[in-house]
Amino acid sequence: MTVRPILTAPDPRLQALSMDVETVDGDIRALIEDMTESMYAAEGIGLAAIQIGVAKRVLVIDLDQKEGNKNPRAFINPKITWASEEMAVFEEGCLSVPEIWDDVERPARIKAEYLDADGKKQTLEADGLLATCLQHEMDHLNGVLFIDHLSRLKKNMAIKKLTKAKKLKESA
Ligand code: K1U
Ligand code: ZN
Repeated sequence: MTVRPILTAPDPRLQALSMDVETVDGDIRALIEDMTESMYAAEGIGLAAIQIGVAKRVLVIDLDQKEGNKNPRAFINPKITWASEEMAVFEEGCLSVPEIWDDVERPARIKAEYLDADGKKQTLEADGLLATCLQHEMDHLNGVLFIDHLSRLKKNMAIKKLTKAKKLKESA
């Protein structure tokens, strides 16, 4: 298992459209292990493969790790099959958008289908933080960041801040 560096915005690779996984094999399971370790190392609750530079439709989530328990879940080729009309607002953050948090409105409840790490088809009904986190991670698979949901002004301010932070880091 390897902790891999997480790409940060503005990086064009984060805008890539990730591709469906054809076969859930040992390579995909190794990718899931690396993603899980990378998520834990960065103290996140989710991670999409593109955040470590791999344009495959794979994401991992563990909402429990903040409580010190580990309950990682992998989602391969996830699809939202139903979304509630009711919306919910959560303050979101992103390991690829460091130090920026803001409210994002998304459907409050969703139904999704996906393949697990054994390649078995699974369905899931989610609300609360799990629904938010799944939608946030699925956005990554389509090259969308949570700041893309903010007003143009807020998004531009965020990109300016991220660009400045990156330049400072590079010159240090
Ligand atoms: O980079 C990511 O995609 C992971 C991201 C997931 C997420 C957080 C909050 C709302 C939606 C999606 C994070 O893990 S941000 C960092 C974090 O540590 C955290 C966020 C919420 C609660 C607890 C921790
Ligand atoms: Zn994110």
